[in-house]
Amino acid sequence: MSLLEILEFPDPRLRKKALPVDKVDDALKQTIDDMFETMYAASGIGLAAIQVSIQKRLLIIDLADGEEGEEPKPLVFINPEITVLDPTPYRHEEGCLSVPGYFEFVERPQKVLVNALNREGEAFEIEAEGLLAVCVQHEIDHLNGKLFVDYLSVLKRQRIKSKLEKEHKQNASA
Ligand code: GNR
Ligand code: NI
Repeated sequence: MSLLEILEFPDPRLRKKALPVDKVDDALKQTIDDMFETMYAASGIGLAAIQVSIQKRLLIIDLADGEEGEEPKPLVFINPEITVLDPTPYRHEEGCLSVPGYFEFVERPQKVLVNALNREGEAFEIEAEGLLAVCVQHEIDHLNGKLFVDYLSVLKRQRIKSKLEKEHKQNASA
C-alpha cells in the first residue's frame, strides 16, 4: 500500500473529466486500497480518484468517524450513475481534502439513488440521504471536474483561491 498525493485547488488537473473504468482488475483494486489508506491518513470521509491524479470514474466513502471501537464502513463506487429521488434542497457544511482549511454551506438534493460497481466489479445500488447523499454528490462532482467552491459566490471562491495559491507558493519556497 502507498500514500498518494492529494491535488489542491486551483490545480487544473482537478478540472479534468474522469473517464469510465473499463475493467475491475487487480491493478484497480490496488489503486482502491491506496486511496483508502490516503483518505484515512487525511481523516477524510470521501475521496475521488481525480484528487490523487487518477482520471477514472472511481470514488470511495467511509462515513465511520474512526471513534474508538467503531468499525470502518468502506464503500467503493466505480462508474457511478446518480438519479435524484428528492430534489428538496438540503443544506450541509462541506469541506474538501483538495481545499484544505475551508468549510462552507452548500445546498444539494436531499435524496439520491446511485448505481455503481463495487470493488468486485458487481453492480449495486444504494439510496442515499443525509451525510451520505451530500458526500456521494460531492464525490461525483469531482469526477466531472467540479468542486464545492463552485457553489459559492465568485468573491468567496476568489478569496479561497488566492489564499491557497499563496500557501502553495510559500510551501514551494520553504
Ligand atoms: O472529508 C470530507 N468531508 C466532507 C464533509 C462534508 C461534505 C463533503 C465532504 S467530502 C471530504 C473529502 C473530500 O474532499 N472528498 O472529495
Ligand atoms: Ni472533495
